[in-house]
Amino acid sequence: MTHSFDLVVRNGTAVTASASSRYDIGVSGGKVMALGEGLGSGRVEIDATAKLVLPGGVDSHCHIEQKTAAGIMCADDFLSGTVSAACGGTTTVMSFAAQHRGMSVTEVVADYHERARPKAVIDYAFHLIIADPTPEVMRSELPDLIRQGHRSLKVFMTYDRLRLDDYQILEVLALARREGALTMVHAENHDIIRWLKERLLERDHVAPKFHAVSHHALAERDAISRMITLAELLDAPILIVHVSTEGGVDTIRSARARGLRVYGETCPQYLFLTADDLDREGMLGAKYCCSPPPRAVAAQKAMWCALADGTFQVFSSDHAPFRFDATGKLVRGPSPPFPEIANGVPGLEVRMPLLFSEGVLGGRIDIHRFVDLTATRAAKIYGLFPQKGTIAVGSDADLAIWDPERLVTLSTEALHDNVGYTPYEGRRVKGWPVTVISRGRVVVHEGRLEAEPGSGRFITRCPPEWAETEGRSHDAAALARRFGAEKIFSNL
Ligand code: DUC
Ligand code: ZN
Ligand code: ZN
Repeated sequence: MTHSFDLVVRNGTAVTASASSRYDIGVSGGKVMALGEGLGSGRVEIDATAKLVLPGGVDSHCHIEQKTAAGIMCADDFLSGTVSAACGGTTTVMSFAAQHRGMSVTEVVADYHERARPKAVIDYAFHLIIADPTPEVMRSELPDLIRQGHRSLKVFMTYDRLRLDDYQILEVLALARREGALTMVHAENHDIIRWLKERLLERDHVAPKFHAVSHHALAERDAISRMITLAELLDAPILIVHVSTEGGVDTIRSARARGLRVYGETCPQYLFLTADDLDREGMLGAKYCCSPPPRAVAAQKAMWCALADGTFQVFSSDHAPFRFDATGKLVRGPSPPFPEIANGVPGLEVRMPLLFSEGVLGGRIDIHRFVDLTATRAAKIYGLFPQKGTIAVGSDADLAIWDPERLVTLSTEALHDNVGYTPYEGRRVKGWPVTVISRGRVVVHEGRLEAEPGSGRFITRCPPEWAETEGRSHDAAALARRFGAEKIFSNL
């Protein structure tokens, strides 16, 4: 018998960032070919009655098979990382090809492709961390890499071995604007953190909870403000990652109100954890050490508001997987002082279920904003749309079929990463993606892997949506223009 489609998903309620409706989805060759009621037969048929069919998630900030500047390898490689992501409803991950000082970015990227290719079960793209913007990197490597489809750079304003100074950041912003890449920023004031850290250590305040004291909320507000100033000078778009503070939110909100192309992201740890989690018995607080750290309940509320009112466009995991043992969190010994604890918390698999349960079912955001925050907007901002991030004829058939009634208790045993703990152990969520499809292939069904390692593909990205638009009128250039020096701005 010949079939009209390779796959038909029937009778589900399909939801996008702007609409929801009951229709069948016909898929062939990995693409959505038809949307409508009563579609012809599929070689494979999936009944989605009483289920929601959402675009597969785009997790645009996760660390997979990446080495820290201190040489510690993440606990998840491209197999465990992408399986875990898929089990939580994500079908595209964007992870980091991380340059460390003295390295060629081109070589880092080539090595990272080699790592991902044989293992990934869902599609992936890379951001480029720039820790050493040498003339060679800036003049020759980055323009080529950006044109090859790596259209986002990440810079750090803190960490001894990663941070760039303001001059270097301006150089990166100018290059990114010229070549059509987005600059992502880890924004914390390095010297505020360093000063507080030294004072804490002098007084022998070494426990994990002091990590939260040293990464003060004002360090974030100040760095976000400075970063926006640098971006405004060059009219370059930026995305502030992992925002955690009220001051950070306010600063981004007012920059956006002035028409600047400033995007914001937050992550589960800033909605569901607090600094008190770092004050658990013994070294257990190390499991919750990430930068920036979880804050207070008032900050959680500010994050929810910013997700609901559009100040943030992206909700990502910042999955930074380190085991609670000598390979990860405790690599410097069983009781290291807080600055020696590997930084980061896992969250790839729970990102979407947590936001669905507490955000959508909890009445804080509607289902369309949920789709926008977890898939569509990241796809647009990072140049993956409309291939990724929506359900539309011609788009990749990346679909997550959710049972909105499913009750799940989060536990380490039930998750698929390689971290060995979850900060959300015992938390109950409602709603879970039971079947996840990438380019028309069922990748996971009921937590079981059905795809081959290596079946995920690298996605070459196009110049993103913001490249078509201008920021606000470029006042920063006004005086230079009057004095005939405007080329310093126009020919970045
Ligand atoms: N920054 C990140 O973006 N992720 C993990 C740790 C960090 O500092
Ligand atoms: Zn960061
Ligand atoms: Zn990160």
